Amino acid sequence: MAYSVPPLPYPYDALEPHIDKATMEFHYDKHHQAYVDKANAALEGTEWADMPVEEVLKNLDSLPADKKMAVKNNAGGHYNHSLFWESMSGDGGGAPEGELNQFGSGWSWLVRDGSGLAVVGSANQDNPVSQGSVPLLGVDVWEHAYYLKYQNRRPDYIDAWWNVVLWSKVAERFAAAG
Ligand code: MN3
Repeated sequence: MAYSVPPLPYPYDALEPHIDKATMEFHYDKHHQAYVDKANAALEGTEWADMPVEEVLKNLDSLPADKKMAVKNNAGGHYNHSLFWESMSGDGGGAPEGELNQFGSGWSWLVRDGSGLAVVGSANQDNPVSQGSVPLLGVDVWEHAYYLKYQNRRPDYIDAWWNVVLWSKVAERFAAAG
């Protein structure tokens, strides 16, 4: 079955003032949908088309060479954004905090790996699941995630983003990973 954008678990303006409504509309309606459409186009007619996106990303090396980049970028984008929407809430925020840095377009992640917890960056739409880690929380630091409201002030966006992190979801993922 082809991928589809999962329902947003709150209204577009639920994360105001930290994440503005216009950014959410654009990010969710346009960007996430585009990743889904391109991932579906890349996988259409292949044995991978019916596979859960997480399984696809865990097995990128098995993909045909001519599909690999399109799938990595777009199935990755679909998976990353699905995690991202679920990781935020208008009732989020509070402790714990952390230090997440990623330069350039990409994501910063809190992951569970073999040794415990780690903070890692990923370029583009890569996801640490492809390296065998379990993503617990990720922040989208592509410009499209913050430019409308914060312009080039990425640190301000990240500071504000901590106010909408849904830690109960992070704890749930951590427990499921154990
Ligand atoms: Mn994005």
